Amino acid sequence: SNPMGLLRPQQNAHRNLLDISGLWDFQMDPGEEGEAAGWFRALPMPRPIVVPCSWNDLYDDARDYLGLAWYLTRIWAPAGWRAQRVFLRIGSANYAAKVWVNGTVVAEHQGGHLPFVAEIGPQLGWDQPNVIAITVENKQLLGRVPPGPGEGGGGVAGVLGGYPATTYDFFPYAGLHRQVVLYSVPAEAHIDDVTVGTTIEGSDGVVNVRVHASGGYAGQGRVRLNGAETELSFQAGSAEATLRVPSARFWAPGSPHLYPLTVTLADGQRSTDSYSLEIGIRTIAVRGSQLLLNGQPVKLTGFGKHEDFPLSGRGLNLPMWVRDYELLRWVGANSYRTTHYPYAEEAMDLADRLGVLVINEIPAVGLNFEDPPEATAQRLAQATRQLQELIARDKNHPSTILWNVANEPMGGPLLGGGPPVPEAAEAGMRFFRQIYDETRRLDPTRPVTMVGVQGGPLEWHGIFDVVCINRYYGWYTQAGRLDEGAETLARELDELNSRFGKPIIIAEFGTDTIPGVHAQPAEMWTEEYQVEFLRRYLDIAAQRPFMAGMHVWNFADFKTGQGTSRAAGMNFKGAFTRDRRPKMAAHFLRSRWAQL
Ligand code: GCB
Repeated sequence: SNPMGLLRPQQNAHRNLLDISGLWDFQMDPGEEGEAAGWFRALPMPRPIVVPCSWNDLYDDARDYLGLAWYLTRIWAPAGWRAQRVFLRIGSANYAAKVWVNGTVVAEHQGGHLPFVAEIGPQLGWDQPNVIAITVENKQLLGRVPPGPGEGGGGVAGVLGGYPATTYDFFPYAGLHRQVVLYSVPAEAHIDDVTVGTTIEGSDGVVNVRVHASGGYAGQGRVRLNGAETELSFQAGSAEATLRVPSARFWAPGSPHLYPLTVTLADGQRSTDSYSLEIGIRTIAVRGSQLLLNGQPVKLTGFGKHEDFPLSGRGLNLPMWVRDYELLRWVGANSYRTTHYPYAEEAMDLADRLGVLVINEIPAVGLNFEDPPEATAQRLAQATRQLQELIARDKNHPSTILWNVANEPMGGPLLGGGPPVPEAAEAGMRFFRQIYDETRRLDPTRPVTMVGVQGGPLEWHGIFDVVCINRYYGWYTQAGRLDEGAETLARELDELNSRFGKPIIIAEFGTDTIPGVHAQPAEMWTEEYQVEFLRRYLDIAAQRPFMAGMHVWNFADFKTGQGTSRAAGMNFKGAFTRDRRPKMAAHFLRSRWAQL
């Protein structure tokens, strides 16, 4: 079952959906006086704001503001929904949110990038406008995921000297980043979760469907898939069926076939609820050092990305997404990683539809196991919730082939500036064993990985199914010495292969590159240097059959905090500029990938 009610809302004959995004009222509340003053009824000095959008690029005084802010709108509940159960769903509030409906608190939630839901029928008025108020703050606190830098800085912020201070290398955009919707479901039993698992038997697809319905539903239902139909008999809210698709078209990049699947609750001839989704029939597995899609070895080509664009910040930007998928196709990428947090649900739909493989990551970036044990305990609880929410949200997407539970956790000095600290390495082992087991419990069908930092404790990789590493030999170390960097990389890959015998993915490698800056011979920050760096890494991987993927850092330039190593508040490691123009590197990657 899906206790968080995260089944994506949809409109059909039994259910309703109303997007209440758009222009809302906004007010920052640095003194945190609004709640006592009743701002959940009306804001004293409102300015317009866009939902979904980050607030940071819209107002000068909001640029670096990460404190408490209020969002407020007034809506009419559609009269036709009166007999149904009504919910409010917030797609992403970055980071902590509290929600009022007509003055009553209906939800609180921690963590951005993932949806949360509150049932609001009892608070709604049907003969008057309803006031929806949401507070959001993005304080960088030690116990959060991602963690804040805590006292005296630390983490990446300390190294980069970034402002606003973060433990990670991207701008801490804040606000309501995805749509806010109202939806309704039948007052009698409704479908509250569907879990689809697919296997392949010869040329047939075998589709297992588990359904959960509310209120301990004990009636009948059915599943329809590809013209075939099977009965469902519910007991205590649960039912399960297995369907066979003869001579199925399996989902893969290049042939991303989707089959429509509909689950219905039925009381005799009368259907009382239904829910539809598009499924892909495919398998994903690890065998030795190979990643197998539908039983065939697959090698990932692509990038780490960001949800990042001028003005909209981290807010849902559908034109950006459609353009990015077009550029992924153009450059010959078959995959990307959702660095460093879950991406929009529409982005996952597009990956299914366009045949793009996704490494799907929770927002666990900047974990440092030298931090106090209380902080680690809080982060474990929060990361576990984020995993539960992410898997509940994305488990039915064929495009998600790998769960990633952390990016560059630290257990000592960065970039091999010294050996790992044994106590920190052990704390990390305990943390990741629990996280790994929880991930496998929630979803036994997908492999799990952790993305390791250069110089970090290698034993952590032993826990996971796939070894993912970020490496910057020839940039952060061996600066200006591409050949030396390449030698170190080749040696380390061979060591990792003999130690683990698992698939290895370089999940990040890249160099900051100012577009239009050139040098012969290649020099750091130039377009030539980026190409020569990428060429060496790709060549080394091509010579090693155990390499399962290469993800360039980054798809596009992106906004960071301000600091001495981030010119103009940007990370310039994109193959494309922030406005999606190709650098030389994009053309180079296309020459290597597009004909594969
Ligand atoms: C990393 C991080 C990524 C940074 C990148 C860089 O290892 O995972 O978030 O942006 O390095 O450019 O330094």
